[in-house]
Amino acid sequence: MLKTYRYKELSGEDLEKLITRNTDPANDIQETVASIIQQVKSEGDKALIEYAEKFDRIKLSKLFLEEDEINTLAMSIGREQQRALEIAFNNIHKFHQYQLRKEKKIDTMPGVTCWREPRPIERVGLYIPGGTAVLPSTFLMLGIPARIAGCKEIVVCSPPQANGQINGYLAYCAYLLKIKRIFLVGGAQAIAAMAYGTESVTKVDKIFGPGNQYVTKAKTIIQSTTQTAIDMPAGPSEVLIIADSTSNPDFVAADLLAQAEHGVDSQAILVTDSQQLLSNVKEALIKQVNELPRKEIALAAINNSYAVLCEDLSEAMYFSNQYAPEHLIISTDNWQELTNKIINAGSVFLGHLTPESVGDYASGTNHTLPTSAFARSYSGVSVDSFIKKITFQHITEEGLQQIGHTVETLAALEGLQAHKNAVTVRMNGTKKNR
Ligand code: HSO
Ligand code: ZN
Repeated sequence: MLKTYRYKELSGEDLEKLITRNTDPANDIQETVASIIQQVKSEGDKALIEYAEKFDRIKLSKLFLEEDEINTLAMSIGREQQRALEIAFNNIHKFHQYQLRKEKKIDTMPGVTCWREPRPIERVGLYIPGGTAVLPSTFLMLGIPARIAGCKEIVVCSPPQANGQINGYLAYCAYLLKIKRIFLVGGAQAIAAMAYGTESVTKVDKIFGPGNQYVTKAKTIIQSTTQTAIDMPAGPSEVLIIADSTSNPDFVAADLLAQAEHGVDSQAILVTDSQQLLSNVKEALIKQVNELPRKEIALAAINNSYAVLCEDLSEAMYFSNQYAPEHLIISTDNWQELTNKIINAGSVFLGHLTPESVGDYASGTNHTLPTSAFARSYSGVSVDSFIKKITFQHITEEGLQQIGHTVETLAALEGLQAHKNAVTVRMNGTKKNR
């Protein structure tokens, strides 16, 4: 249970191995996915209907659910569940709304004004996984920033259930998000449909959302073969917990297991300077895992995970920065001292009473985060992910006098006479043209 390494005994190579995640485990499915994409590209809706029959075992008479069907499903869920989704919706909305801030216009020189304005990505596609792992929370995490950004069209694809419907909780999210149509399309075919467009699915500019290895593969393929962008490279979910003698082993074990139950390939890493805490966590893990309905999955993930024993917490923080976890939990009394040492992490959970689960569902932060060490260079999904920022500038007569000669000089030194002229003709131009 939870292999343990001593940080000071690790060679550079050991360390490298420990922090390396397999970023492309699905190379063997490349051909299958490529052929699905090709099929959807050439056959459109017909291919989607055929794949639904083949993969989802359902003969669809219509590729999408409409508003009244969505609303009927939405109203079938319990009142308590509706309330919980509404509270999550409101908190996520509150937190994300603040991300849409106006930037100041800057005069870089008198009369030379530069600024940026956001514009929504016009058409976005959200992939919401279905099947056994239905995650309504993911629908909110993608739909809310898309709405706040003001995207004109939000295409939603989710695989159909055996009855040709979608899960009622997803329907309730659609109702809250005012999404009026959900395509009953899953897997790589959904990604292809949104990247190329079909008779009924609009081609989108950017695709968001997690999925199985087929979905992930399809996203990486379309990213390099079409002009449709993707949110971020996806890998198995992960948490790294920094804990010490002040930590509660039951809380730490619970957090490790919350991560582990996501999938057998999930990573749940414990980094601590306390041998005592480590053995208490192992004990707690054994107790808690047996109570879990997803025990097999959680156990397999824990067996693929590990603990690192450090000399002190700054060494623990150093390891964490190397690992660049999707989620970082600092479950210690002195978390405040550690936060400014964080360099790489997707989302951070501070103190003893802040489980990742709260951020996964309802505190307000986004749970679509960079995995597989991409936290070194990527941010999680936010309103920014759904907008472009366009730069603007305006130059007055005074501005032209201020900056003109500099540009003429720079254009000349690059040997670009036409560039220089574009300034010169204006500096010599008549008043009416100014
Ligand atoms: N921990 C997952 C998100 C999630 N957890 C959804 C539960 N539902 C990736 O951040
Ligand atoms: Zn989770």
